[in-house]
Order: sequence, then structure tokens, then C-alpha cells
Amino acid sequence: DTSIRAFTYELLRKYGMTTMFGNPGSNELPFLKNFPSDFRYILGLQEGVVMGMADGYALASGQPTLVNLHAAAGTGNAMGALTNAYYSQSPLVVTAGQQARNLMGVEAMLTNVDAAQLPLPLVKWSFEPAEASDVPRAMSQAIHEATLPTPGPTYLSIPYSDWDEETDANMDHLLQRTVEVGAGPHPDQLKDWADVLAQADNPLLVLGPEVDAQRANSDAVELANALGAPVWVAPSESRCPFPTNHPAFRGVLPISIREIHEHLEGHDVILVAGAPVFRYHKNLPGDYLPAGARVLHITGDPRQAARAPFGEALVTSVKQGLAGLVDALNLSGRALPEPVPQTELSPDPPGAMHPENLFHLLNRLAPDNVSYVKEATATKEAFWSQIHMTQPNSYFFPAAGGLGFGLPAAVGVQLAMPERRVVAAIGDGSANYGITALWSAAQYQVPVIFVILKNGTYGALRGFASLLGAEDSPGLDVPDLDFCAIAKGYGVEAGAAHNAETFEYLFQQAMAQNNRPFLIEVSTTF
Ligand code: TPP
Repeated sequence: DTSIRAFTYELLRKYGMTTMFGNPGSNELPFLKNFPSDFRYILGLQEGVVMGMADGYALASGQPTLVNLHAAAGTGNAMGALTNAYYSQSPLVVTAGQQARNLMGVEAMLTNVDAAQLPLPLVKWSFEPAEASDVPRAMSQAIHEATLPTPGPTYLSIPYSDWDEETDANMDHLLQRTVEVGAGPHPDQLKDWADVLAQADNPLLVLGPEVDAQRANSDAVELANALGAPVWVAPSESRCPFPTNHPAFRGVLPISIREIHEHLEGHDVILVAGAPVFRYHKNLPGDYLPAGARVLHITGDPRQAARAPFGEALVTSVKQGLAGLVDALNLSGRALPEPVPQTELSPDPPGAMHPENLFHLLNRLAPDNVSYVKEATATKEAFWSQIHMTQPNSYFFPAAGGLGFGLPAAVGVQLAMPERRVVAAIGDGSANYGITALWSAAQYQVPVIFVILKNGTYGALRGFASLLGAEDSPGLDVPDLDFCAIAKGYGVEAGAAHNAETFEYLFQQAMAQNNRPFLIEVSTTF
């Protein structure tokens, strides 16, 4: 087979991209025909779910991941999910089928007009090849653009008439290409910072998602140990960059300028690694920093460095930056701060669990190497105060706060890490944005344990409503949802828990299934 299609599959093989996520239409069928048997196609029933599953897969595997969408309508459905993928620096290669070239001009049905414009500004690179012979090179570029620093989604619109065209000899070079990234920071660049940190009276580390993405968690531990410094997770956390049972671990920084300032008080040198300074959310103005505090900022993302309103930035690989600082520091290790005391738990009322108690129990029941996907927005503190996470890839939360990530991403994470069990802790509001992922979990035998926290309300919005003086807003409650019935409709076994005993029983039942998902609807307090 000397078609562009066969060549493109060969190229995808070269990059290990043999699992793809999609939802097809007529424009995409010519790409999917003769689908090779060593490839796996994961069907999502709606494109937001397709993108969410692919995002989870790409984040957990760290590998470029192919998404195949249906023209403009499919792309549009996926764009909410693309906000998360863009901010989580997820290496997604998003393709969309285009009408046949000869029908694009007359705007036949399913023509994706100005296709390359459509997903902007939520992709790093967007392109429609000018002729069929450029499709393989464009695919190669899309893969490299997605994975090179700073990683992120790319978009390729491909007219379906291109797939049956013939390859030529020049394309073979693509199969031989390599693209590598040069060495990390020069030791001289780190020496000054190492001295500043070593001489600091009260240094502080703030770590972000790039640390986890680059598996630099243990480098961060070494740095914290050497400095004896407390460690916070950077605000609007989307991953867990540091073991939460380490004595230096403090928790997640709050999301406003004023509150972050308060948390930084007393620290003279603050090293922020792998996160923007800072990703705020709530609008409580104030001074960014305590007087005299110095912020050293390591990020792999030049735009984060450029955008920051304060700090001294070094744009480099976060892993190499942290490891280089450990080497340059040459400290034998200082006393670590006292661990944060455990929060007191209070008894559950009849018929529902406090989120803290639920997470406490979950932490006891789940295997040590469990990976959590979380999308229950009002329970952030409850979760981080109770759950222990010690390995990379243990936590994923929508990086742009776009709901509809959690349920599908859990399926993708579980597909990427079959050796670890994924628990998805999802709010009863959030679950509906990506609910059809239950079907994919059942069909592809993906054993995610979905825990739906049913509090009957958009809890996080209630908090914002009081902050913004909008308590009387309509549309803040979600009563009368039966997730067990919904789950059964999509082919997923389910049970409802109103107390700890039933939850424990159901969780053990779920853990006993190795190739089937399970959903637990648990009534929670708000
Ligand atoms: N639509 C999308 C796509 N994303 C959003 N973030 C919102 C709407 C606004 N939003 C933020 S939090 C939230 C909503 C609707 C409530 C989520 O409720 P739930 O999942 O039940 O979690 P809880 O806050 O109750 O813990």
C-alpha cells in the first residue's frame, strides 16, 4: 500500500501513537478505512469526551496522542476540553477531517471553513496542508510541535480526498528524522541561585505541574531536604508535584493575590518551579509579595516567564533546573519543618458523609499507587488534607477549570497506566459534562472507580456567589440526579452509599473488578 494513509500510519507507529481517540463522520472514514490491526481506536460518544480521554492519556503517558475529530462541528464540541489541554501542556495531535478538496470552495456540507483558524488560540500550531503530498510532513510537524517545549495541543485539518493519494520517495526521510532538545541550564546560571537559597533565612519552595509532568518529584524532595524548606503546591493545581506525606509538605496555596501574600509572609527567598507566578483565580487584590521577598522562578515555558508580574525567571527544563540546584547547593541537609497537624474529623450526619470523612476513608481503602482524577470543585481542601500521594502521576485536575475533564480523563489515565488503579472523584455537577465517558469505560473494559460526590449543588459556585454578593443567582442547584441509573444505562455497574460502611463495601466490590468500571454515588454534605 503506497497511499498517504498507509504512510501516515507508519509515521504514527514510529512515534508510538498507536492508541487514538475519536468520533468519526464521513470526512474521517477515508482515514479510518483499512484500520491497521496494531492500532487501537477508542470511540468517545461526544467530542468533549474524546478530547478529555485523550488528554488524560497524553498527560499520564507523556506521549504524543492522536485525536480524530469530525470537521468543524466535532472540533467545536471539543473546544471546551481544549482549554484544559492547552493549560496542562498536553501533547495532543488533534486532527479533523476536511471535505474533499474539490468541494471545499463551494462550501459543500462538512467543509471546515478557515479550518486552521477554528481552534485558535487554544493550540500551539494549527495547519491545513496546501496539497496532499504535504500531509505526512505536516503530521510529522504536528507531532514535534506538540511534544517540543513547551508541549501542547496542535491541530491539523486534512481533506479526506488526500488519503488515497500516492506517496513519493521524499517522504521516506520523515521516518528517519530525530528531533532532540539540547542540554539544560549551564551550572554557572544555577550557582548564584544556589548561593541565594543556601544563604536564605527562611526559604520556601512552590511547585507546579511541570514538576510532575517531568517526573522531577524526587528532585524536588532532595531540594526540600537540603534546604529544610517548607513546600507548597502552586495555586490552581492540576497535578501533584510533591509527596503529600513528606513533613515539609504544607498543602496547596490559595488562589488570590492577598491570600498568597499572607502565605508567603516571613519567607525571604521563594523558589517557584514548574508553575506560573501565580495562576490566580479569586479576585482579592493586594501586594503580590511580602516586602523584600525575592522570587526565583524556574519554568520551561517562556510565555509564563514573560507574563509574570514579578520575579527573576530562568527558562529551562524544570527537572534539570531542580537537579542542578541540588548539585550546586552542596548542603548536607537542614532540619525539616514540623509536619502540618492532621485536621480533626467530625462525625457524619445521618444519610450523608462529610467530604473529609469520605476522602479519609478513600485514602485508607485505595491502593498505595492509586492515581486520582479529581473534579469536585468545592472539596479541594478536604481532599488535600486527607489524601496521601507519593508517586508521580497521582493527581489530575482540569488545568483550565473547564468541567467535563474528570470523567473522560480518568478513562484515558487508566488506559495509559493499566498497572495502577484510577479513582475518579467527581462532583454531581461536573459529572454531567463528560458523562458519556462511562460508555467508553464499559466498552473498552477500563476499570476506573468513579466516585460521584452527590451534594445536590454547584458547591464551588455557592462560595463564589457569597464572595460576589450574588447569592440569589438562579441555576446553582442540581437536584434529582440518579447516577446509578445513568451508569447502568451506559453499561457500568453502580451502587449508592449514604454512609461509610456502605461506601467501604462498594469500594471493595469495585476493587475486585479488574476489567470493569464501577460507579459509587455517595451522598455528601455541603
Ligand atoms: N462550565 C464549565 C465547562 N466549566 C466550569 N468551570 C463551569 C461551568 C463553572 N463551574 C465551576 S465549579 C462548578 C461550575 C458549574 C460547580 C461544579 O459542581 P460539582 O461538580 O457538583 O462540585 P462541587 O463544587 O459541588 O464540589
